[in-house]
Amino acid sequence: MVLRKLPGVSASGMGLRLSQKFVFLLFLSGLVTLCFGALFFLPDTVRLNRKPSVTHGARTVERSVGSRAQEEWSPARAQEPAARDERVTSAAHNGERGSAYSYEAFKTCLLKPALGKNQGTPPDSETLQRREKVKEMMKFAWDNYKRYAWGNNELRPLTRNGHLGNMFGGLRGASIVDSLDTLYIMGLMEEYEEAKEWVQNNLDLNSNGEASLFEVNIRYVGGLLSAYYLTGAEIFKQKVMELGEKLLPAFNTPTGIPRGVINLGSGTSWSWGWASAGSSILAEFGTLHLEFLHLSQLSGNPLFTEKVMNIRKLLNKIEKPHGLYPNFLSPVSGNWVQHHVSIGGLGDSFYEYLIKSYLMSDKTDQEAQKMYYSAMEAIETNLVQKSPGGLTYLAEWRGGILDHKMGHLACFSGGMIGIGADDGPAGQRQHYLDLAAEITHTCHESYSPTKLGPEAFRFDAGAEATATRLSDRYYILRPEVIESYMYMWRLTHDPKYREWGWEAVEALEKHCRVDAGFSGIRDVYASTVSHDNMQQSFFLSETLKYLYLLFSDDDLLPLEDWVFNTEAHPLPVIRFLKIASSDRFHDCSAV
Ligand code: DMJ
Repeated sequence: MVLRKLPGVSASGMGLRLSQKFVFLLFLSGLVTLCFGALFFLPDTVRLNRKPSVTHGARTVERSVGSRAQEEWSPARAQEPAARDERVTSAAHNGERGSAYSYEAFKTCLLKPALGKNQGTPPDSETLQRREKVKEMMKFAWDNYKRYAWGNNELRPLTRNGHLGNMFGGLRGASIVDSLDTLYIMGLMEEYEEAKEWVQNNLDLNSNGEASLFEVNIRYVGGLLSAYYLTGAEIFKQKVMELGEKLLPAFNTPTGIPRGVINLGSGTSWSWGWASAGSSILAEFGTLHLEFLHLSQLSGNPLFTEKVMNIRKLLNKIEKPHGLYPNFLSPVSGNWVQHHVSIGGLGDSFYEYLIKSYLMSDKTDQEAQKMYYSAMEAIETNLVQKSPGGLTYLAEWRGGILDHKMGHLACFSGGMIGIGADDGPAGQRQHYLDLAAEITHTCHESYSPTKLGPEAFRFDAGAEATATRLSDRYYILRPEVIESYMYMWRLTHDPKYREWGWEAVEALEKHCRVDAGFSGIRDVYASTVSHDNMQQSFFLSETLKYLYLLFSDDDLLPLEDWVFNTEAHPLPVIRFLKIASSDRFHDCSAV
């Protein structure tokens, strides 16, 4: 017997009488029954708090690189003062254990109603009419998508069929997921319900194709997150958590910097064939932060935050040429691969997510703040240029040599610099507002003569914000210029931004509206328009949403509470989050 072998206990020492043995056995069996029975009385939240195997696998790999990030970014909920509102406190603690997120508690942390006092209805009739026109455009775009391309990713409005493409790894319905919040804020409730029903019954996440991590994140993860936060419908949370887990294996690289492409079924990931030397793209791996913080927030699982904080940590530490961030980085060595810097394509939304991370953290993420303003300083020193005609623009930088070209994509930066004006170095507010206004003005200048702008425009050989190459003259319904009008309107209330927005509405109607939807055009300078037969999903998600907001009151999705991801999906400011070293804490119960 085992007892005989225990040191210091002899068999004789255990010599009990038969009746004593019986009582002892009875007591023991009672104890076992009690323990076993107790398992059935545990609350569901404890029993179900298991993480899927993918998460566990990824966590094991990540520990070595991500653990410090977790220390610094543990959700502040753990340190809440006892006196806080009970509902919020208990929700916070639940969240931290990974069980039910309290949507009701979240709403107490909003400073204002999400849809404003009156759905953002503007008081003057002209603005109201303009807003109604934008709503009609959304309905037209949606109805045609529904009629000819339902369940596909995008509508082909000339051939009246659907387009699946190869960006989303077999996921379908990109236009539906991208439209959920736009339909909701415009009050197109029947259409919103159709979209929600499709997500519930048809959004199949068990696809097995090759997806762009970036595109799936900004459109699907962003779209589902904002739909959840705006409506509280659980289905969006369920879907987004399921999808978020599927993206995690992309981070299993030697540095934790994800590669650009992931197979959503197997989790295998690789770099884009066109990206030099197997590198990852700054604007792709740098545009995950907002969504991943919210995935942690909703699930209580810090892993998502650890993944993006690890990216942040590497970028913060690495040496930067002239303080600039090149567009290509090796996910294996963690070194820059090429010295090409751009605030347009390949770089753009990385900078956007720095300032928005700071704003979304309720201005507590000082690391993001510091990185953003240092990057801005380097951009101003090296990239900001003035044309002979007096236009301010952002050139691209190739190993120290300037390319005097600005992409349409870079035109988002007017808005970005505007929303960052308040929190930079002392005395810089007006400077940043002026810079934001100048860049927005330049982008508006590029919108001529059709009042739609080319994909890229130049400032050399006599060119002043014009496309000099035929291949740069297309317009694919992109939002960036209108996005900057919207932010500049909110920041300055200068009526010219609404006028410029209206010019764009008229141009879209004239050149891009066809019988069965909206289409991009091949040459913004041609007198006879040639359509590209594609209604991009970001037209519904961004272009029309920003136009609608431009003609709405500021209390529709107030900027104090909401930060737009790079696909224009509004995500709420996280008021529970704080950096461990800071004492600051937002008391939602005081709202
Ligand atoms: C959108 O998908 C996003 O705005 C992204 O950041 C850049 N490109 C398109 C729109 O032009």
